[in-house]
Amino acid sequence: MFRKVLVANRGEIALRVILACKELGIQTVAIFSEADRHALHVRFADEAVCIGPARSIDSYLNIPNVISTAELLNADAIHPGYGFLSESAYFAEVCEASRIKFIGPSAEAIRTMGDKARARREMDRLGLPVLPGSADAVHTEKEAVSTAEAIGYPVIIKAVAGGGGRGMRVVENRTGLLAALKMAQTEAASAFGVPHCYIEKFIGRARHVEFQVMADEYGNVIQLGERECSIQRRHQKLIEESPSIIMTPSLREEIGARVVKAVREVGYTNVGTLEFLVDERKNFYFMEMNTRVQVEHPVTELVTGIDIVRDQLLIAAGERLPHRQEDIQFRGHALECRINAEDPVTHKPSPGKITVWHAPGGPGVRIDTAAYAEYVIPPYYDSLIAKLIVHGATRDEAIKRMDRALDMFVLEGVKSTIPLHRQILRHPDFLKGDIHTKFLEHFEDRRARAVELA
Ligand code: MV4
Repeated sequence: MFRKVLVANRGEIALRVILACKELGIQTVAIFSEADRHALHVRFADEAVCIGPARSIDSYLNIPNVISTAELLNADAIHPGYGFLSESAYFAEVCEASRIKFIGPSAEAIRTMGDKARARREMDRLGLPVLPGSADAVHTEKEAVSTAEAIGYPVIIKAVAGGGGRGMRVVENRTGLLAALKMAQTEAASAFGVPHCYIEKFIGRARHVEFQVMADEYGNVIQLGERECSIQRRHQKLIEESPSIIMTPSLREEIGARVVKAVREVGYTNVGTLEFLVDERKNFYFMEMNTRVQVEHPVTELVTGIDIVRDQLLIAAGERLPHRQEDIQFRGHALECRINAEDPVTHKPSPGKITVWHAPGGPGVRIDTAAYAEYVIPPYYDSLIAKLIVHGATRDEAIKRMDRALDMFVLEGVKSTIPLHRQILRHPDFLKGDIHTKFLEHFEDRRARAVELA
């Protein structure tokens, strides 16, 4: 096992990694920016080093500073968390070259999955269903038109280097195709440095369901079931749950088995998530693979009883998978609400000082956070203040538990998404489980009209 791990992140995920290390008896090194001197990951790590100014490009994303800190303090591994350097194949390569274990998949696996057109091709070849689309990036108008006519409108244009929904364009007919392709390419070039885009059949009223996988370095792969993440706003997830209301044990086994086979055949290691789009007839289509631990991993931890971050450390240290597929049981229902420091109506970030803080507790309630009373949320990073995660025997019980926990969450000084969560949890369609990726858009449109009428 590792002796010392450098945690290359901040906020709740840095704390989550530190506590997993503490339980395994591993020493930790925190890195922090000048804006994070008073952050909890700095306090709870065994050692902490300031690696640069507030802007993440100068600190959390500064590869030479991160690597030299690890070398100076003799860390034998780096946990990247999510965001920042977690999906940089180049960073994983620099770690390898510096003989520091990157806690995640190989640089090669990150690179393959980072090319969304290539990931789609690979998964198609390995037997996962994908939507009809272009085999690779489309470059000319002629190519775009012939692809779109072959698959039929509407189509969606996506960046090869994208992911998470940025730089996508839906096209209804041939008239708008060329302009949309050009715009998508320009956006992709400025956002990701690579203009290439591919085309896929567009599915209107879809769900976003993702499978969690775990793989050791000896070819053992398991799946930990699915998470339903359809409640999103501008591609930021707000509420996640497991299981998905559309799932049945046999469908989970069927898709899970195909996922496990594909992941084994690409030689993937550590933990990962395969995102699927699910249409109204419950057809699953592979969209992309995330090669990191995800924000919403706790809902899977609560229904399976598995500590995903601990297992990431074990796998990276060369241990065998500590679970067999046949021992994995899915118990009850888990929900996660992301509490962001933002205006619940305008969604503008609301950084500043938390003046009053009380986090709820009680049976079946978990909070992953790095916030505390009098903590000042800096304006430089994402606006996640806390993840409120609950577990119940049934979906109804989990929803009631979440509602009372939100009710008992006292957070003053900054605006938050708590009121928005309470409204969503009471919505009849949410209660029925009738959710899709347009849910929040429709919900906010209705609210805007209600305000106009009032
Ligand atoms: C799609 C789609 C419909 N059809 N692809 C958004 C996130 C990125 N991973 C892919 N996304 C979508 N891809 C096809 N072929 C609709 C979306 C989408 C979406 C997906 C999941 C959750 C919320 C969403 C909101 C808008 C669009």
